[in-house]
Amino acid sequence: MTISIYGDTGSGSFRRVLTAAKHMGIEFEHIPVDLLEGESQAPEFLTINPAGRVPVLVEGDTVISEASAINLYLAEKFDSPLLPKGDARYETIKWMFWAAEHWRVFSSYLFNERIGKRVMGVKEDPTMVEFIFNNIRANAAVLDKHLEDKKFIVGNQVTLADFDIAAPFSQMARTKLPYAEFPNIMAWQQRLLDEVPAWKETKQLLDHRMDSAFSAFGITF
Ligand SMILES: N[C@@H](CCC(=O)N[C@@H](CS)C(=O)NCC(=O)O)C(=O)O
Repeated sequence: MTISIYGDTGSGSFRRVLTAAKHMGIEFEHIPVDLLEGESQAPEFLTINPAGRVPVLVEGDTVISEASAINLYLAEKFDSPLLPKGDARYETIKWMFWAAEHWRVFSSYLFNERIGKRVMGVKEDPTMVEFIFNNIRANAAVLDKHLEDKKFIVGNQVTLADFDIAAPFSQMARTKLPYAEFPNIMAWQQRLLDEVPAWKETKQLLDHRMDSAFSAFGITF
């Protein structure tokens, strides 16, 4: 049965799934959803995901939204080491939850403040930006310490947790996230780009999509 994955290559959440699928060598069909054209809120798309967000996977009667859930589904189905066995499996899942609750949320807020508002011609709110930066720095300190003696998030092998935690880097050039203050995080991110071809490939797709879409609004970064 065909695996269809809905998404916009400019989306960091879609990138997590696209990277995992490419890394696993899975055959799938990409169904583009143009977020800048509002296609995620179109009635046809809302029947697939009432939350109006990408990515979504459809395989026959199976419909899964949320990038982490999709990646867990794919990694289990294809028995990929991206979801290791034994204790490392739960360490991977732990960091995926951490990424959702303590990490990506603040970079999403920053994207709304710095990019979303700019597109709408609204100024960013400095109090909100300060709150976001305080949270990002506090959580980055935890992650930086964790990465002090590790190649990837869960030891020496790349897992789904790496893609979940690395996702905010997708917009760093545009939102000016303060990760450069954290040397172990920066080294890990570079390692992912150097050692995981799919991570590098999806970065190029994302940058191209973002930069060409925003230049149409007269916005450069
Ligand atoms: N928690 C979701 C987040 C998905 C999400 O926020 N997707 C954004 C793009 S990165 C989206 O589809 N936005 C469209 C909209 O809000 O209409 C996941 O991990 O998949």
